[in-house]
Amino acid sequence: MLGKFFKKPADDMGGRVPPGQALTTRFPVLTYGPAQHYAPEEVQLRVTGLAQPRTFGWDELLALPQTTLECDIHCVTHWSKLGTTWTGVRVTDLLALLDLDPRATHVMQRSVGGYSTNLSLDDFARPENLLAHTFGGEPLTPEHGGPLRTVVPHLYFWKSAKWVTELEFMAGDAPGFWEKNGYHMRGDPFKEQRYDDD
Ligand SMILES: Nc1nc2c(c(=O)[nH]1)N[C@H]1C(S)=C(S)[C@@H](COP(=O)(O)O)O[C@H]1N2
Ligand SMILES: [Mo]
Repeated sequence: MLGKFFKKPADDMGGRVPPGQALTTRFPVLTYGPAQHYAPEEVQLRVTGLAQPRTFGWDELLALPQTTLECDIHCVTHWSKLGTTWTGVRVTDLLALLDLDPRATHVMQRSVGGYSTNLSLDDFARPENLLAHTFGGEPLTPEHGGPLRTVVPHLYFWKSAKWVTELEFMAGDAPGFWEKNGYHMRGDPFKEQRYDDD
């Protein structure tokens, strides 16, 4: 059944396919629990923890520089999708507007519906990371995390929070939803960091 949609790459596409991954041309939906449905105008991105508190609404986010980037994405459930195109605000452009406490080393991304996932600031503050509202030129659908999600393509895709609503800056690391349930704290697909003992 799955063989119809997933094919093992003949090669690793010039190093783009991490070990243990198979390519798909579909865009599978991977959500724990139901998708969240709300209007773009209701988007609130709150900055909390070790930073000057701030809230960005939809209009403020759209008034920031908008960037379109192409990237490959890798889900820990063994599918990879090459050449996806996203538009949104670069994480680095947002971070430039924030007043972070120098003690902050990590960030917890929190989503509407209760999902969360942690990142080090090194992994968060990368030029290819987006707060994305558009996929392939179309508004991001609710199933895929619209109106707003993060896209952190160098790590397994569970590190990219759909329906993101809060960035909590922290002194030290802490596990998010899947990390509490045994997933790796970092999740580098090229090192196959799937579970916390990998
Ligand atoms: N809020 C939220 N974000 C989430 C998830 C989730 O369950 N809830 N699943 C994660 C996982 S495991 C993956 S692989 C990707 C899937 O994104 P997609 O459904 O757009 O393919 O979203 C990630 N972000
Ligand atoms: Mo995933």
